[in-house]
Amino acid sequence: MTVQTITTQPFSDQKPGTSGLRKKVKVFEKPNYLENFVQCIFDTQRDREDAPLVLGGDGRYYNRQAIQIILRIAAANGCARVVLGQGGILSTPAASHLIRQHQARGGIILSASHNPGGPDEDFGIKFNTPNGGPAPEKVTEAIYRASLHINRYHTLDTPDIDLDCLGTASVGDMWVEIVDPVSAYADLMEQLFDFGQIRALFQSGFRMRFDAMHAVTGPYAREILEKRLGAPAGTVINGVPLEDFGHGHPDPNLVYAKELADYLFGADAPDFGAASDGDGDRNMVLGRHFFVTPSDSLAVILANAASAPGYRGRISGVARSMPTSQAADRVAAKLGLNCYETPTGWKFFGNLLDADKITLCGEESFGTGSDHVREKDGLWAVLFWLNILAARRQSVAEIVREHWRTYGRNYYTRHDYEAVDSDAANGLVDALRAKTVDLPGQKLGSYAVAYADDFRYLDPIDDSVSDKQGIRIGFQDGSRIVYRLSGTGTEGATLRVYVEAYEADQARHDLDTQQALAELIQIANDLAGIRERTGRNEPTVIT
Ligand code: VG1
Ligand code: CO
Repeated sequence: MTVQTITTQPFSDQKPGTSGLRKKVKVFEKPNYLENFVQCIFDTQRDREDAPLVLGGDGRYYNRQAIQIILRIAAANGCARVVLGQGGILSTPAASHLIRQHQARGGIILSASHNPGGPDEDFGIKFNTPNGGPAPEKVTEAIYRASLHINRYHTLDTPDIDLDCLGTASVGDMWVEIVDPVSAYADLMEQLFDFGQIRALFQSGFRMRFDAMHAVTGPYAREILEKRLGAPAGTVINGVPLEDFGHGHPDPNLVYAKELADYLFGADAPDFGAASDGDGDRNMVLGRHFFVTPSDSLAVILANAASAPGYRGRISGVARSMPTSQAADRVAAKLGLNCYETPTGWKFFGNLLDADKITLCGEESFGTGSDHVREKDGLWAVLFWLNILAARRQSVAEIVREHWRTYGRNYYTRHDYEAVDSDAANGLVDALRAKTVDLPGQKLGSYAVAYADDFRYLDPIDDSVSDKQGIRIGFQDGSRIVYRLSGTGTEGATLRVYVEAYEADQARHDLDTQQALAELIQIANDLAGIRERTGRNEPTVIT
């Protein structure tokens, strides 16, 4: 085996602060592009070099080619062993679990999450650290710095291996262990939830539909829901992963998972509906004629954690990303638990989970999870809901309404303006930041500003500081407006506006969300000058 060293050029495409590279496939197909990034990982991540590397992706277009390239570079860099999902497939939470189970040196996960896939769509790669989580900023910074100076990468001149055959293969001197992508993950779920109770629920005639959106969770959902839990065949729809997700947008929300939403709001609606995204880390949960916001979902799971054997009596605390509604805070307060507020992005939960400061965490962007892995986990959230439904034997709507009666309701919406001009978006945020200085004490419509700032996070475990994590404006009655720019879009900039209001009065718990928040939405639009600065009259997506 001779290692080939290929001369290459530095590149600076990874935005500092983002956990990996997410670009059009065409960009990844450029000579040496993927190779450079992978070499930068091996040049900088030298911990536990004797331990295996976990590798897999969401199966989107270019997944298989990328896996072969990465295997050769790994072998040429002296990597001794790779644990690879069969067919190159691993959902993001399953990859996180394998990293932990194998005490790996880390993992390389190939996905652009909820972004569309195909030759003209998106691809992505990220490195997860030995705790199973997305790389923290000091690691992504090191990879980014290496990318500015890289001038060569190492590879081998070996043929492609068969990715579909379970067992052991070799690339040069490196062993590749090809494992079933589903079984270890399904076993883990069986330890956390009361499968017997959920099986009994299905036996009682309970009906659900899970929409895998032709993305990675199809095989996971079939194995867990239909095989292990006995849900009727056909419970999982769009269950065959496709390289282009069947031309869909594998983002589980009311806009992109419309087929599912229409069914759950239709005449023949089942008891429960759920969907997951491209790489399986997001979830949307619906009841019959009822949508559960991700922020409420976290709060309900926290309040009902004792339903699940894996969580009974062992919740240490909870965390939510800053723009996520404060519904979970209210539950935490009642339970006497700490509730941490972190910047957007799962990596910020890692330290808190590792230190057992928190057991559960979530984001408004359809992400919920716990200390069982170090990624958010779509199917896990669905199973948690099933466990709660099986224990309580009430409908989703009854459970959430009862929750609001106990804790009050946090009305919540997010307005996304996608693919806006980057300069316009940056200008908008800069202008808002300047405004925050004068806002406290002012009255905007009927709302009095209590505080306004650009969120700065001090990590309580390692004291690292993350600045400029979003403009937030808090009002005296607990309502909030938050603005931030997306770090995951691949076209121009995406402006996200998050609006939240608290309603204690039970008589006002059944309002339409957009109407309940209408005045705050107007304030948010006017304050930022969204129309003038972006030329947009309305958001691209409202969730
Ligand atoms: C979005 C979400 C954020 C999430 C991130 C990754 O980021 O808002 O909450 O952690 O996607 O999700 P942004 O920067 O575009 O707002 V996924 O499913 O790509 O792992
Ligand atoms: Co995802």
